[in-house]
Amino acid sequence: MLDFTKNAKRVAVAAGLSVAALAAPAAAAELRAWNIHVEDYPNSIALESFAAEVADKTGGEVTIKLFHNGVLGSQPDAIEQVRLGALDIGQFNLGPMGTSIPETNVVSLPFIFPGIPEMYELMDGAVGEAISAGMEKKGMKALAWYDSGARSFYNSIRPINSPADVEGLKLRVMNNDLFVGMVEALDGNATPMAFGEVYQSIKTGVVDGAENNPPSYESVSHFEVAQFYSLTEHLIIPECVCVSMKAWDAMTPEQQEIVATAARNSAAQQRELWQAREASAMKNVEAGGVTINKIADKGPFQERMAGVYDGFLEANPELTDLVNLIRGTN
Ligand code: GTR
Repeated sequence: MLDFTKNAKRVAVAAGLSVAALAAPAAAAELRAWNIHVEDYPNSIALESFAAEVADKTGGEVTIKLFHNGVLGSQPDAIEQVRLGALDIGQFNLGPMGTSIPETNVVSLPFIFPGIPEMYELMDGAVGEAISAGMEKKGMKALAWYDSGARSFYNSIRPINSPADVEGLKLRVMNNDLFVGMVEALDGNATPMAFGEVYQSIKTGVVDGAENNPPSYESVSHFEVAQFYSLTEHLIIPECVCVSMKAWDAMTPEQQEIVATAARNSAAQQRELWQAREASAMKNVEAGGVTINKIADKGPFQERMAGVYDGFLEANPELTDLVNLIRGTN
């Protein structure tokens, strides 16, 4: 599928041809990119800029074809596709990656980041590097980190103010046992499910609600069917622009540099757009009839998570340092 100079050279050498015979310019390569979001979402707009910069700076040698709205499949499936090189790029949340890339799980631990500024700092530094190294062992690489704010619970039954309010609620979670454990620690019933199925499932009462950041709660209309939004802010999970190692290794160093720089530039844009979209999403859902409540004391929610942490560290002792690095206890 990919036809970059480097690959062509390998093939030529293997076939006994001289590399000099390959003086012709590299054939244009089109990378296919998976995105779950609607076209006007901050991430989608930033991905468009990413694609435009790559096409421009490589003089059309590398182009990126974006597939928005999750049309290429569910996120867990797309993650596997990028790992295997069947898809080239994915704009992924790290939440559903934990099943195949253990290092990504550290950011799926509830309440692990004290706030968004700390998340940025750690992801742009040692924590981001450690996570990307874990990804590389499993077939993909993070080029840049996007913001995904903080996720909070919403449901159609009642506002949540304390863990007792979660008891018995059927809540959709992303595909990862950590999130099942998180909801069960609050005595709720967790249902892992693909993002695209959540609206209908809430509407028909298969689940009572879910959890997400304000832009996603708004963009796919979950707020219309689950009108209590309780700002538990229990998960701050960053997202990546990830490229399959197969596509990455097929690029020349110059192309790699252009692609990596363009991804980082798009992240700067995404983070700015994100702030504005969070604010407008909150206004829009409120205007759409949603009852929003802040949590006066998050302490009781955090205390319930002790078992989630214990279980995780027991199963993944090699990730203890990384967890402590984020919590500032190293
Ligand atoms: C969104 C995230 C998506 C997806 C979705 C979900 O906030 O940006 O990648 O993970 O949540 O809940 O599945």
